Formats: sequence, structure tokens, C-alpha cells
Amino acid sequence: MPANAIQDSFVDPDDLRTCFTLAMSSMYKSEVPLYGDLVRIVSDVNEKTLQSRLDPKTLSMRYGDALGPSPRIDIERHGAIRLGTARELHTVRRILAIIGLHPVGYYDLTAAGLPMHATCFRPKTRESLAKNPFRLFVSVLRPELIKDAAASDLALDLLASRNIFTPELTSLLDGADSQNGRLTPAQGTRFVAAAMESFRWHGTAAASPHDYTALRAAHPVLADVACFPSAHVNHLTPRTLDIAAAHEAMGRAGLEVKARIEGPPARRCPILLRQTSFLAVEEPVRFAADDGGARASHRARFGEVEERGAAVTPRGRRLYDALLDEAMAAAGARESPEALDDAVARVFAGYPDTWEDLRAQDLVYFAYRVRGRPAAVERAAYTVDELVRLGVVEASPITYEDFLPLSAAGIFQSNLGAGPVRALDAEMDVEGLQAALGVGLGDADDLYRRLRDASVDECAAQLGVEIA
Ligand code: OOG
Ligand code: NI
Repeated sequence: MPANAIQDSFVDPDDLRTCFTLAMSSMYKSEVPLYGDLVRIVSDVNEKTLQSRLDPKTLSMRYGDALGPSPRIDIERHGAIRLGTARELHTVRRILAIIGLHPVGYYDLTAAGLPMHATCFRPKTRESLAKNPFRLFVSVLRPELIKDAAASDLALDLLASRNIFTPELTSLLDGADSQNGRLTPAQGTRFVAAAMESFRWHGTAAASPHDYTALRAAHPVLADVACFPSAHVNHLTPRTLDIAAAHEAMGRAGLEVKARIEGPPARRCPILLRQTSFLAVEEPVRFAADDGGARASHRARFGEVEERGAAVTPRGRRLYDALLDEAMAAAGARESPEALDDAVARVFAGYPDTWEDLRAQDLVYFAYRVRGRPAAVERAAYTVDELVRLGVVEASPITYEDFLPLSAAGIFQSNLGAGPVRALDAEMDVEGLQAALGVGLGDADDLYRRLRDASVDECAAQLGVEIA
């Protein structure tokens, strides 16, 4: 058999990711019917936005992969799960590698008072991102940060006795290891179904009412992480092209939407990530029959939408962080949503808002491509800026593919109903997270730089010139 016939008998991880995303979306729709409403609202808003006139550069960044239009927005989602142990995280890393998702970045959640840290599993290459940029925010407990020793012991006991992965899934993972990380189509189908079992909601707790109540009193996130037999997806977020319109439409549809949109203010040139959510639904929890049919209710799952803007450089990020701090200080202790919105709008006047300025000041990452016939090229070497000025190459902003720790912490917190936030006094533990994963964390800046550099190399090859 020729070598490519052997290759063809395995599923492409990008295709398997799309099967996985669709399965998760349909599972979540059946679990949280409001998610179906949200997807309808977002798809209406996106259609209207595409019909209205938008700056083509902004649109290509919002809609495509910065290097050409792609239909990715129709299937684009991010989800989130919360894990209990290093062992669980290690297995989740193996599951997600099979669908082409890899851990990128470290998110410290202690500022939100959570004894947890997290990473974002996402595709890393331009081709993979263009096909389906599904991402999963995966957080894991740091038990050493739980102050209450009794609660910590109880959570660890419950976690030690659960296995959120079916034997079928475990054997498929081992099979993939012996097939270079790939699965056949038949194995892929079984894999997606088996993986859903780990991420499905189980309304029956795997703890006694007494233990559930004790953990919830210590911190609601402990009950959410340790008292169920799965790592339930707690939200699945579609991407909108106009978050203000989506926010308003969510309110009109009667969803209990958050007061304000998180992240940067509305801009002509969107950057990073703007998010809004409706609050977690209160869901019934049953306990095992020998607990006398006791019942409780639990708040974990919610709905969120997001609008993605351009990825910012480290310099752009420092400016963003500084302005956000300034706006929060200006809004003062009252921190009413309106005061904060006003302050953010005012202070962010200091963030350049044309693509030309953002590029000239190295605040945003851009990708380059040759524009039509390069008649103007005469020399053997150029700088990128010269080629842009000559109109030979065109710069498009690169889409931000990651999360914002502050928004993530805020969203976490607003949905747990955990009372006032007190930051934990703790160091980050990047090494601990990497040890649990069994692989190193990818660096987001490094990935954006690589996308930019590869686009410049492609221009150089097409034009037959050197580009400094
Ligand atoms: C994760 C919250 C983080 C986001 O969009 O920032 C997140 C969680 O609540 O488990 O999804
Ligand atoms: Ni989210």
C-alpha cells in the first residue's frame, strides 16, 4: 500500500474537531435550551451586519482569517470546563490533542478569589484556525490554595474517587497513541461520542447532600468542580460581528443579560475581545436514592457571546492594561456599570483607532499579502513598510484567538454567585500546570509573530524579493 493510502485512512484532526464541536453544540442545546435562542440571535445579528456596510479591513478581520474570507464564523465557538485534578487535566490534554487543540497561555484566577489556574486549548496554525478555531478554556483546582482544611480534604476525597472518562474513551486514547495521535473514521465517531460523556451535565450529584452543602458553603466553585461525575461544559459561546446589537437583542428576548460588556469599548478598529453573558441558570440537582431523594439547585451554566478584534502586540497589551486600570480608578469605588462605561469610553480615546496608526505604532499584529500585479517592484530588497507604502502589499489585522484574564475572572465570578471577591494571596504556578499537562504551554505572542512572519515570507517568495 502506498504511504498516502495509509495516511488517508486516518481522520484529519481539523475535521474531527468540527465533528466534536457540532456534537458539543447539539448536546449543549439540548441541555440548556436558552443556548438555542442565543445562537439564533447571534446568527440574525451576524447576517444583518454582513449586509450593512463595514470597513472591508475590519470585516475581513472580524469575519475571515486576516488573509482571506473564510466561513469560520458560522461554526466558531468557545467552551469552558473546570477540572479537579492534575490527572484529569492530563487526560483532557490527550483528548484535545486528537482534535488539534493545544494549550496556549497561563491564566491566573486567584485575583478573582478562585483557587484555580487555567489555559486555553486552541489550534495553532493558520490553516487550522481558518478551518475551525474552536477553543476550550480549561481551569483546574489548586487544592493547596484552599484555606479551609476540611473543605479541601472533602473535595480531594470526592475527586480521588471519581473517574470522568469512560473505559471506551481511555482505550481510544491509547489506540491513538499507537497510531501517531490519529484515529480512523470509525474510531473518530466512537471517540466523539465517548468524549461527550465526560463533558455532559449529570443532574445527579456524585456527593451526599451533606457534602454538597458543605463544599458550597466553603466556595461554590468547590461544589461545582468536585460534586458531579463529569466535567460539565459550563458555557458555549458563539462569535458575533456586533456585540452591542447582540447584547440589546438578548435583553429584548428576555434573557437576564449582564449590565455591561466586558473588555475594550466599542471602536472603529476593534481589538482583543468584548464579551457579554446572561446569568447562570438555577438547575435542579438530585442526589442518590439512598439519600432519601433529597434535592438542591445548582448554578453553573450560562450563556455568553463575544466579538473578536485584532491581536495586540506586547506594547499594545501594555497600553490596553494601563488604560483599563486608569478607567477603573476613574470610575472609583462606586463602580456602577454606567460610570465604568463612561470612564472606559473617555480613557480609551488614548488608544489609536485607525489601522494605519495601530500598525505604525506597533500596537497590533498584521499579516501581509501581495495586492495584484507588483509592477512597482524594481529593487532586490525592501522593508515591509516600503512595500505597504508602494501599495504592493496589503496589511490586515490578525484576529485575537485567546482570552482576557480579567474578563474570564469576572465572568467566572458573576456566574458562581460567590459573594464579594477577595483576591487570594498566591503566586502563579506555571510549572505546576505544565507538569500536569505533560507538555509545555504555547506562547500566544510567539504564535501571532509566527503568523505575521510566515505571511511576510510568502510575500517575499511571490515577489521574488528580500523583505527585511
Ligand atoms: C470560564 C470563564 C472564562 C471566558 O470567556 O473568559 C471564559 C469559566 O467560567 O469556567 O470562558
Ligand atoms: Ni467564555
